[in-house]
Order: sequence, then C-alpha cells, then structure tokens
Amino acid sequence: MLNRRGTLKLGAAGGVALALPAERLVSAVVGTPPSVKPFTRALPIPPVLSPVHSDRSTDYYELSVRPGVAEILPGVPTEVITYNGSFPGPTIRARRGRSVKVAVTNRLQTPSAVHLHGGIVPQDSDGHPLDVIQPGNSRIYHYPNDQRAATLWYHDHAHHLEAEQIYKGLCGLYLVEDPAEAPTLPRGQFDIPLMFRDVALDDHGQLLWAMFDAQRRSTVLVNGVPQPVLRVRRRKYRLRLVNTSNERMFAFRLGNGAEFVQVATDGGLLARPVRRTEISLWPAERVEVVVDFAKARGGSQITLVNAQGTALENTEVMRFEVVDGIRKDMPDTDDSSVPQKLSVLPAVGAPVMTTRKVVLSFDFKNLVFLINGKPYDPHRTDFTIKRGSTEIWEVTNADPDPIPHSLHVHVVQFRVLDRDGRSVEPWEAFPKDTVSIASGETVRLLIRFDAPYTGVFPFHCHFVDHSSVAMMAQMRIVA
Ligand SMILES: [Cu+2]
Repeated sequence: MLNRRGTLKLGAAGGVALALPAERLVSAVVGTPPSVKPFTRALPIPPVLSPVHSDRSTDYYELSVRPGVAEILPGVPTEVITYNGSFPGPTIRARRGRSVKVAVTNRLQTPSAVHLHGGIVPQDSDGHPLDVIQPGNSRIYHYPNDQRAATLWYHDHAHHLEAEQIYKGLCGLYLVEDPAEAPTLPRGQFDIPLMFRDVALDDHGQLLWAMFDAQRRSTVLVNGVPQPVLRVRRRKYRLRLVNTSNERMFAFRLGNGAEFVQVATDGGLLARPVRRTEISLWPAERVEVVVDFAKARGGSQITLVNAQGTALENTEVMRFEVVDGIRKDMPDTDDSSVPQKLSVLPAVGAPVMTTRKVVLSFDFKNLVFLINGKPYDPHRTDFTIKRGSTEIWEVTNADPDPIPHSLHVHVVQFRVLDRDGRSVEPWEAFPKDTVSIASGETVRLLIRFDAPYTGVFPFHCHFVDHSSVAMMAQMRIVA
C-alpha cells in the first residue's frame, strides 16, 4: 500500500524528490487560499517585450533568466525565478513570416533550456532537455515563425528541472500574429491574455515547491495574481486562455448568462466559431474565445469560475466588471465581429504509412512514469520518422482513475481523430499540439511531419511533474 506522504529520492533523477501520484488518490486537502479581498486588484497584463534591434527579416530580443520578486499577494514580496524580472515572463509578439532571434542569458545557478511550445522550429532552437544554457552562459534561439498565427508560450525544458523551474516562474507568452487572419476579431486593448496556473503559498506568501504537490497548490493565479478584476466595456473581447499549470486541469464557465465563442485552439484559428458554455483546459493547452459583454448590463459583474475546483480553492478565478453607462473615455462602439468562416485549415496530407502505439503509464513497483514501458533516456531514439510523412499515433493512458496524462509532440500541429473510437468535436480536433487523455482512454492522433527540420525532438506528458520524472520520449526526424 502506498502511503500518502510517501516521498523517495530517485538517484537516477539527479536527486529530484518524487512523491507518489497516490497523493491524488486521497481526499485530504491541505493548504488554504490566501485571505485576499477578491476582485479588488486589476488584472495585470504581462509586459510586451520590445526588440533590441530589427532588420529586414528578423526581430532580435534579449531575455535573462534570473531570480526575481513577484507581488502575488498585495504588499508581499515572493521570491520567484523569472525571464527579465517579470512573473509571468514578458510577451513576445511575433509576426508570421518574420523571424525572431532571442538571446537568452542564464543567471541562475542551474541549467536552463527554453522551449517554444507549439513552435515549428529547428532542432537547435527547440530547447532539448540536454541542450541547456549553463549558469553564466548565453545562447541564441531562432524562431522562423513560418506557421499559422497562434497563441504559443515559451517555458523551461531543462532535463529533470522543468517542473520546478516552470512552477517557480519560467514561462511567458509568444504570440504569432498574421494580419491576414480574421482581421475583424477584437484586437489591441480588446485582445487580452489570461495565463492560468496554481500555486502553493506558505504563511509568509512564499512558494512551496514539491513534486506532485497538486493538493497544496490551491491558489489559482491569473497573470500572476489571485482573483483579479478586469473592467470591460460593453463590447466584444478576445480572450486568450492559457494553462501554464504543472498539473491543474480547468473547466471554465462564465456567470450571469455570458457565453464563450471559441475561435482558436493550440495551433491557431478554427475553421468556424463554436459557442460553448464550458471550456476544458488542461496543462499547456490554449483556447481563444470571444466574449460579448455588450449583452451584459452596465455595472454588472461576470465571474469566471473553475467548475473543476474544490470548495477549498478559489474556484471564482477572476471577474469581469462591465463599466456602467456611457462614458466619453469608454465608448460602447464596437466594430469587431466574429466571421462565420474563420480560416481554411490545411488539407490532411499524404496517405498514412505508419501507425504507432504510445502507452502512458505509472510503474507502481519502481515508481517511475513511463512511455511504452520505458523511462526517458535522452540518448535513446524511440521513433524514427521520415520528414514529410503522415502517421497515426494511438495514445493510451493505461493508468487507473484518477491519474490523468496528456501528450505534447514537439515541432508539429496534429489532428485528434477520436477518443475511444468516438470522433471528437471540431474545437478539439485541429490544430493541436497537446491532447488530454483521461485514465483508461485511447486517443488517435493524425500527425503530418511537415516541418522542414530534421533531428531529435521530444514528445511527452505535459503534466510536467510527470515529464520531469521520465514520462518523455523522443523521435528522430530524418530526411
Ligand atoms: Cu502524465
């Protein structure tokens, strides 16, 4: 029998403490949300990073990975680690067809690697777990942005360290923009990023860190603070929902009869908008929605609720406060609209030549997370894949309830064909780079390896507490 607090050192994991996922199996909840008066603090928007230099083809940015201080609770300095001192990191706005080069300097005492999640990038800019920046060193990542406009994010990916370093703050948004795509959607100040994550805080407002500590991570943050409020005009807003949590799954609902119109998923715009009352968002997934606040009365409040939270958590995640009446500085005019045809999705591609099985499981005997029965070995090639080919991957979560997993495949955007044989809704089908897989479930992915790059790229569970302790594998893409 597994004991609840069971924690052991995995020598092979470089001294990373591994608590058993059995923590999830017990109902005890520890940790309490901070006593902050909810919905009084304005939603912070992560700063947009300015290029240090631009030329005809490329924008050049600089990021330093360094310790910093965040104000998660009002007036309380919390020690975190940051990109450029910002928690979460600054947003990079890239333009389709214009490349970005980011010079990253590591001022931590530990190695760091930057992965652009959802990016179609060459292998030497993918942030492979062993391709790290050592303390005191710098390197340049090259992002071609030769892909559809999408809400991407960058985060740490250093071998065995990504769970801790993402948790402590190493993530930021990376938006690929394309002025040709659905230009009538709300933009500018009406295009709002919402990065959701949970955190465990001690009595002094400091981060508590332990692997598999999901039960204690009971405080949900939006853009780095709990329960913020956003004052909105009576018009449409585009909201980019991003789950940067290590392990938390969200199910978002809006109060007061408001509804979501989903326009995009991980890899960009859907073909058509879809009305939804609840949005499920697992770690690393992105969903873009348009919410029309013109339907709300001036002065009313609309709360964003996490229907999957427990009573001891701040399930009321944030609030929208609709400004009252007509004001000169906040006119109600709205020239934005959601077109019924958002985008033309690329064709499926060549015939499928290869079908592979990917089985995700926890080894209860040896206490390791496995893919196809093996722990991650960064020196092993698990799959060899021909560039340009199309494959079907049958991905199974072989674990008992309630151990969820997901699969993130680097350098591609895939189609989810079906779950346990039932075809999925268009909003969760394409374009995706991370797919949720509940206990016992099998999803089939259609993956076209159409990136122009060869080399070794990882695929892994994006519950990063799992991937950090071996639920990762890798493919070698060959010409
Ligand atoms: Cu997992």
